[in-house]
Amino acid sequence: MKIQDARGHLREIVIGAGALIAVLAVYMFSGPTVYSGVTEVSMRDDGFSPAVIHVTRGTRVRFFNEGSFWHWPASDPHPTHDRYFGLDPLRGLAPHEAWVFAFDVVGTWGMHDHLDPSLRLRVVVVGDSE
Ligand SMILES: [Cu+2]
Repeated sequence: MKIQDARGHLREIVIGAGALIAVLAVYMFSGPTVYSGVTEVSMRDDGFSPAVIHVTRGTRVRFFNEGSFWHWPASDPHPTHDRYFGLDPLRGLAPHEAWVFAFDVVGTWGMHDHLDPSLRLRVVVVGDSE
């Protein structure tokens, strides 16, 4: 192999590595998708989808029971549901039933399925300017 060829390969490798690092940096530093207005969380028999959601203050989240069992979205802690007052439909939702809640308080809110508290959701509410 000539020295000229070796330099050419080295240059390609350096450019390739640089491109890879740039793509990773964009991926790592781009924040999560933040929803506004109305958005939906599915309640499935194996858990919430998505399991973490970011919304702006005032966003209405529609909890839709997509499963074949009843589900009950509620604020932590179980069973009192009083960390975020009102974040509780006060009853389970039948399959295909929905319940809408407007998140007006900035913060990170843990939620669970009251009928199966191992199923968890985290709602991150950010201010309008964030
Ligand atoms: Cu509960």
